[in-house]
Amino acid sequence: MNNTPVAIVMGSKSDLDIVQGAFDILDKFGVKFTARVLSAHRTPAEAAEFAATAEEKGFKVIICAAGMAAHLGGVIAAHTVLPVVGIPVASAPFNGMDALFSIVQMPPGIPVAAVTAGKAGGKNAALYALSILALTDAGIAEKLHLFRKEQQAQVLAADAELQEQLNNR
Ligand code: RP5
Repeated sequence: MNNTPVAIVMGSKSDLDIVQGAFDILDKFGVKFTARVLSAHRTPAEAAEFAATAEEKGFKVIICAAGMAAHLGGVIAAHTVLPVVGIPVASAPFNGMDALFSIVQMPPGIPVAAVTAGKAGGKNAALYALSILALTDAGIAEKLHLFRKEQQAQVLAADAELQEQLNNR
């Protein structure tokens, strides 16, 4: 057992740019995470072993980022009953459509949740994971409410600034 509730797995180090958004949000919320580079196709045994032992290690949710034929979330979900959140990473030649279709075409019985494709996916995957953890952690729930308030204030401040610019034309 450990006190690290979130595990992040990416199919390649090249996915790190997207995954960084998840790191940033989890750090902001003070929630511990581990991150691994494991590929459904290139390291299938290691990916399966990681998923199969994730529950007993105390992880509560697993985020998977992968591009191209993005089977990582599906393979991880096949080996655990923990909630799995998939981030479709855009890569050539189909600009993420291939990854999106791979993640949202899971067969019945093995669910993988799909979040926003591309850059915002890392951030939203972490926020989704936090929403799951918040069901049993009042501290995280409180921080999520605060986060939404801060976000609202930022948008309204941007709106006020725009209105001022337009009024001063
Ligand atoms: C996927 O193939 C990875 O998740 C990555 O998005 C994509 C390309 O991998 P690399 O060629 O950058 O290793 O498995």
